[in-house]
Amino acid sequence: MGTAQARSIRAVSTKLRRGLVTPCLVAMVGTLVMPEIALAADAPRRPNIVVILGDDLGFADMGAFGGEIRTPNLDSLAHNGVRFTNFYTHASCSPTRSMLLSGVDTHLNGLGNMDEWTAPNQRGLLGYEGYLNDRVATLPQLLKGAGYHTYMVGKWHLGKAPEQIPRARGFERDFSLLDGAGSYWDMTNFTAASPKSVFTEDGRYLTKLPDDYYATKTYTDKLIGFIDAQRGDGKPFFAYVSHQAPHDPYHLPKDWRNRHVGEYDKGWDAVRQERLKRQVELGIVPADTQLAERMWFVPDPTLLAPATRAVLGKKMELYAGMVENLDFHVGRLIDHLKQIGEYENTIFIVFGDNGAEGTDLFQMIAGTPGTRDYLFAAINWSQTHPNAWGDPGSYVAYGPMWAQVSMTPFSQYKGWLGEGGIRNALIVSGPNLKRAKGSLNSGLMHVADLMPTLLEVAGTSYPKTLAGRELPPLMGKSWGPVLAGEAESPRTAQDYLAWELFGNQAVRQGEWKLRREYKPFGNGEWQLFNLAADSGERKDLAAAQPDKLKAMVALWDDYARTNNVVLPSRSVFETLADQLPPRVPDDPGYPPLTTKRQFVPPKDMTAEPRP
Ligand SMILES: [Ca+2]
Repeated sequence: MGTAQARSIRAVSTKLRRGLVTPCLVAMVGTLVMPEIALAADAPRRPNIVVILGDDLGFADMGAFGGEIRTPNLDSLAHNGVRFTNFYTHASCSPTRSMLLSGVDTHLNGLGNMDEWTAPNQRGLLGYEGYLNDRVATLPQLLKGAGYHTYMVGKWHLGKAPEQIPRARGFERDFSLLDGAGSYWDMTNFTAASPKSVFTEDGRYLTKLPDDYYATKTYTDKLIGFIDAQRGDGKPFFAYVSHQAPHDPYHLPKDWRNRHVGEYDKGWDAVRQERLKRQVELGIVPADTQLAERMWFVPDPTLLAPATRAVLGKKMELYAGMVENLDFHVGRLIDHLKQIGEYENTIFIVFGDNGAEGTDLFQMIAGTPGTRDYLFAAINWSQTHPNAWGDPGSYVAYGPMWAQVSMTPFSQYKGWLGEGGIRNALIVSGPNLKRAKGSLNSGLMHVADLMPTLLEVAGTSYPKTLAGRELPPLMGKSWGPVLAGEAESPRTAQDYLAWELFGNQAVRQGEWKLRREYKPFGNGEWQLFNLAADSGERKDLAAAQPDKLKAMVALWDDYARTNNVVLPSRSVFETLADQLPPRVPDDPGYPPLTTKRQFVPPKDMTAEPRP
């Protein structure tokens, strides 16, 4: 038994003696100690678990975290629960998802690099498979073993082959987009070599989508269907609601496109200031917080022509609509759970999977004029008029200026290891929470903590072996003591977190952050920041604090050794970068987005969508 579990049991035992504990918590402790008793037919039910992921949703987007975007349903979870302000993911989609579902570091679980960007010197190495490898156990697999129904809807991005899909990795029911992104309206994907998005439903590859398909709506409809189909059999459920929204392209039904007309014409600096003000009022950040500098390649909006500001502002209007539409469908799920009497017995965990997206993915996928991808984009993504934004065939992304707004008050964005790439908003609500409703917590939390936390909630624990194979150790810490109000952080002052992606490196310990990033976002050297005083990472203390720097670099070395980190060879790229003037980075990875071939499912595993 882990020390966290032991601590949690001691805490609950104390509460039991004081008569403060609920039957649900008793059941939880009971199962930790004596599973055979707590799983008996007359035992109180364990809570349902709903994990809601926003794809590229920023730290400062939800109303409860200072956004002007209207998110009443997500905010209601925040007001009934706790908001965590020091929660970390990884810098991009599949690495975060791999840790969420395995509890194991990316360099061990197969996502040492994103599949799309695996460098030549990483190919074929253990931990760099580009999909969630079979050496790890998955959260749904273990929860299913503990008596939970396991459902998934939305984006998977962790492998497409039959043995890698959600059904094969522990989900009893699923409706999944296997790709990292794509159209919200149909199966159009991004490149000439991989023109069609791949979907599965209950382990079968779909030949087409439902007639009234719109991603966010359909995912929600399907999940409600899964829940209803098995209601009343006494088992709790785990639902992984892995929304595609608000990832670009911003595809929206018409009535969701015009909810903020003209509101963003004032420009990104003003909106960032307004968000910071609200964040201070809400207590999300300290009163003396300074905004990160506007990134050097983002223009001062007041110097732009009004028409330019209006067009750029409209991109943000579309993004805000995406978030509000997501919130609406989250509201439909909440309402449904209330109607069927399950809301009170459901734990909700809500967060964005990485920093907001500042790279223009469309530019990346379309390539240069004359290429096959350019032709593909011209044919399939040709609805470029602002009035068509949101329609099938349109491609809108809001760019680095608005990504920095979404990540107020931090620097950088998705793909990079500044706080704007990896810090996100986290909401936890539900029956296991013993902290004041609507309160805030600044403990150091990490997405890999979900595995031990939710296993504990389900009354089970992480096994040493699975099917005779030894499992890699968990990197996360259970939130049990934090949720029970017995601790402020799952981590001690000595515990540290570390990241590596695309060759960029970072470590966080206590209030300190070590970072080494490639040009142009970094300077190629180790940089040191004190996040308690400087969450915007404005002042590099590496030269002023050599001892601290040395200690932090030693942590990095420890991390790299323990997890077999192999930095991608970027020699060609670095030579080029030094010859070119500083410019807006159009692709965080190296080598640039590789040409992915269309995945063709085995014929005997295809199906039409269920009604
Ligand atoms: Ca993402």
